[in-house]
Amino acid sequence: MNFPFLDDRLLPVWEKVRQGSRLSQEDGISIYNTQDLTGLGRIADYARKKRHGNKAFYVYNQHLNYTNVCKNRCKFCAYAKDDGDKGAYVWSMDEIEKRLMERIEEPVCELHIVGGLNETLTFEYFIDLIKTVKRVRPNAAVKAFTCVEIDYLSKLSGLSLEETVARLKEAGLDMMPGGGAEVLNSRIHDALFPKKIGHDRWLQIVKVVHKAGIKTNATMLYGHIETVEERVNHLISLREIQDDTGGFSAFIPLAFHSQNTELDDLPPTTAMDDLKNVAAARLMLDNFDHIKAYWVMIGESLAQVALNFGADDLDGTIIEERITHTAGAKSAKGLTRDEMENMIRSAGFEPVQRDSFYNPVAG
Ligand code: V47
Ligand code: SF4
Repeated sequence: MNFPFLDDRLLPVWEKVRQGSRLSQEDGISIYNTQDLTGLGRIADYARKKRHGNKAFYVYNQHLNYTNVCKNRCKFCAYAKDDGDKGAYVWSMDEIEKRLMERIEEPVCELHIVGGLNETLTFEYFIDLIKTVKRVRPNAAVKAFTCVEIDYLSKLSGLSLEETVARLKEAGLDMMPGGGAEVLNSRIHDALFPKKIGHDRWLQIVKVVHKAGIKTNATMLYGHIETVEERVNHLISLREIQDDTGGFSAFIPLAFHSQNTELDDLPPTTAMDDLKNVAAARLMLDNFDHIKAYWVMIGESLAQVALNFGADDLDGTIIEERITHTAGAKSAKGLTRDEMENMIRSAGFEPVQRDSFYNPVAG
């Protein structure tokens, strides 16, 4: 198969992808700089179809954000509040149970649980949180906490990272979501999220977690002050860890939403850039099985198009998304299973309802 490209820079990318060889930093930069979006889409679709054919995955999941009080106050975050602010909250175990019970008739098989770094909570709160979820929903996977929270929990508990992860696993932690790395780069860290753990600590923690047998996802927050080189280097850092641990399950590019943040003068990401980020992920992360198009952030329609640009997964039903909606997302806060399946079918793909580990689940 040979494609005509409008941009010669895509030729070496295509040759390498066809031969199954690894793309370089320069190739990654060409991917982001090309104007030949359809040519790029065809290359990414080739790589996607080679792994997954016409299948597109989704999960019946529910998000739980146990607190919005956070001491980090990252400049890109609209969600965090200080303790005592109007709208600041922390959920008790009763409230968590109530939210789970509201959906107990639905076949939720994954609970995605993250929150702010709230100094009023103890380590026991987190153990109770996992145990409560497991008691109410024994058959669902607990996908909880980012590396940022793991660092915080290790400090709260006074335990080593290894022991902290072991205790959480013992309580029922099944896997971890991918947030918190933002862009693995010290310039961006110092400018946008100086109080949050940096590059080295994130990499250290993710390796400990993978070594403990817990799979995690990985993300990249794009569309703020990062350069193309910084994006490509972020992807290469993740690819190197994956070579080492094999512990990443999916990668999710996260489109920055600026409303109600300190960066509210920044424009929304463009469809062109959203699709390039999906394609770049599929092509640079040759050792990741799954690339998600997160419909909450790029919208339902563009997520359908993204299935043709390298994505094989649309995340899930979610039920009630808070983090991006406080920053101005216009997408739905949750979708039904029928809506997920229609989105996939009408884009020309075969929907596969999955569990957290990509095993098919009978509808
Ligand atoms: O860590 C914060 C990002 C992340 C904004 O692993 C923002 O399956 C856009 O990680 N605009 C949380 N993004 C979301 C996340 C995630 C989502 C879906 C699936 C998975 C998974 C993980 O959202 C944060 C941060 O990187 N974020 N503020 C904002 N204003
Ligand atoms: Fe806190 Fe996470 Fe928001 Fe940063 S992005 S302020 S760590 S809740």
